[in-house]
Amino acid sequence: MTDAARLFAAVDLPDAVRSDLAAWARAAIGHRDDLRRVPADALHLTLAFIGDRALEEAGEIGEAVTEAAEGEVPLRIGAPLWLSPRHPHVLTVAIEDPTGALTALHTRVEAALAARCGLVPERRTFRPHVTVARVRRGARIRPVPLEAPPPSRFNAVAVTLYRSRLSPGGSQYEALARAPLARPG
Ligand code: 2AM
Repeated sequence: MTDAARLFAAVDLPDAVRSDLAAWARAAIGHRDDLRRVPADALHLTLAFIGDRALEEAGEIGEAVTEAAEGEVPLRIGAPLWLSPRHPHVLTVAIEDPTGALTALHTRVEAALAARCGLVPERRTFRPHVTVARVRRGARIRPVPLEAPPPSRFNAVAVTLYRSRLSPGGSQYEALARAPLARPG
């Protein structure tokens, strides 16, 4: 049988932004039995969830994802957001796209995946966010309002095709292909 891999494309954030988001989540929700915080090194902004594909397709998918990486993508940290708002399964922080470069990148990634890999684009609107905590299986939590993380502006670092492996302590992500994004000189 062909090996399958659970794949997704994501934007990588600067290390300092990831550690700031992890520190904010630690302060905002602390240690709880019903929520599992995502470690700083696993924080990412999902561009396209691809799902289970034959491992042999990963090379072509990686090319489609990385060929879409182009230009500078300035971003801003936004507000905390429980998703879904009434019955949360994740705590996220919205990412603002002041120039529209992120939305354009998302459109290019979806178009490349459709053209080269036959992937059907998601119909729901792209709402950029970073998931900072996940509700543990079977838990129900009350979506309390949280103070916003400190404002921050930064440039996206890269576009990456990840393989996700489920493990008892949370998903492990392996980068299969990566293309850097331009940064100001
Ligand atoms: P999110 O955490 O940014 O919301 C890897 O699993 C990533 O793909 C996750 O970080 C999640 O995005 C996204 N993802 C997982 N399962 C998904 C699904 N069924 N549909 C859409 N996105 C999914």
